[in-house]
Formats: sequence, C-alpha cells, structure tokens
Amino acid sequence: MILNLLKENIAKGKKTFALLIDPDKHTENSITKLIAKANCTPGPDLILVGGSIVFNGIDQTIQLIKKLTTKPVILFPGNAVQFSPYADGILFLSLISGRNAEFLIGNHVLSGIKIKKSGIEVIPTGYILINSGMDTSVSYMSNTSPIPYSKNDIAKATAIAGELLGLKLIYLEAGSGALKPVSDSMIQEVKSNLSVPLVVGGGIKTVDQLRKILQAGADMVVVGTVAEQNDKIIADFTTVFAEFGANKER
Ligand code: 1GP
Repeated sequence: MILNLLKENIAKGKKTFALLIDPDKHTENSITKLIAKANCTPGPDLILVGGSIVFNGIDQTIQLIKKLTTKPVILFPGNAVQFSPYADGILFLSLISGRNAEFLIGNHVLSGIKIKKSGIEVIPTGYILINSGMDTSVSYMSNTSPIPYSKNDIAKATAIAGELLGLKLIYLEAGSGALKPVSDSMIQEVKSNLSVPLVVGGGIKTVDQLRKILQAGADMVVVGTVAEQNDKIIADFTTVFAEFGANKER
C-alpha cells in the first residue's frame, strides 16, 4: 500500500522521493533512460504518471514503466480521462485551493465508478496550487486562481480544511516547471498544523532547494521537469534524501 509506505517512511524519519513522468514530454526511449536512472539504489521511491493534458497513451506509458521497474506507479491525473487500471494507485485529487466545482467533485463523479471497479489504491488528496510568479498549466486548465505565494495563512487554513474533510494527503503545488518552488516558510506553516502527510512539488531544480524543502517539513517531494533536463539530478537528489531519517538504510 502506497499510503502505508509513506507513513512508514515518516515513522522512520525518512522522506519519500516521487519521480513524475508526463507521458506527453517523453518518448519510449526517454522513459527507458529515465527509469534506468530511477532504478539506481535506492533512487525514487515511486513513480507518478500524469499531466495537465495527456495525449500519449496512459495505459501504454504505465505498462512500459511497469516492465522497466518494480517501483510503485501512481496516477497523478489532470482530469477524469487520465485513468489506467495498470497503475498501482491514484492520487484522487480535489483542487481545494480553487473554487471550480469540476475540479473539486465533478471529475470525481465521472471517474469514480471505473476507479472503484479497478481495485487500485485510491489516495484522497487535497491539491493546493500556490502562485509561483508565472502562469501554470494547472491554473489555466482548471480555471482556478492559485493561493498567493506569501499567503501562508490561507495555505494553512486550506490544508486544515482538507484534513478535516478526511483527505489523506495534502499536496502543495507550485506548478510543473515553476520559476520557484513553494516557500520554506509556507511549508513549515502548513506542516506544523497538519496531521496527514505533506507533499510538495513544482519548480524544484537544485539540491539546495530540495534540502530546504525537506528540512521545512515536506514528507514527500515530487520532481519532474529537472529530471527531463539533467541526467545527473536523480543521483544528486537521492543523496539529499539519504541525509534524512534512517539514512544508513538508503
Ligand atoms: C508538477 O509538482 C510537479 O505537478 C513537478 O513539478 O515538473 O516542476 O518538477 P516539476
């Protein structure tokens, strides 16, 4: 169970490393190369698959990844169409920073029956979009406004509301390719008021940024764009993750 893996890591003081693969940004060849890097010991704990729009086949992408690695593969869908029964689980995202009913509940109604029938693990996730100083695909596609970059109190109140609604994860998202990640002070503020695991992603490009985000309290970090651009980054980031918790095991 993926949520259990995350909780076990938290109990050991370890952080969870998620590598995001957007099928539209890859070829079979580039996925094969990326997964070969992810298979380095210990490397990312799990692979997320999804994007704001996905034209390339989700099924084919997940089947390819499953052939290349034993790491869990989790759907990170941009909408109700992005589903595959070949995944091990799905982040069932409710965009709680927005006020667009389609992304709070509408897509869930459209996809809920097929997800339940598939039997894959469902992780109800409060998805909170933070303004990173540029327009992002998720903001445009969801027709929602992100929380302003420095409004830690709004992010905290939103995360607490998500937890009280029963969501099992809270995800602070600066947007794929964001100019800067979510601030350390916002991560600290949210984490110190939350009982469920905290995920942070968007715009993380350097080991210093990653280390600060982990020190600020992120339990799981999602990395996508930089891994498409920098061949060394998975190894470098793995070293940073190893600084936390039971690092001798990593
Ligand atoms: C996007 O948080 C993820 O949804 C990852 O963002 O592509 O900027 O790493 P990057």
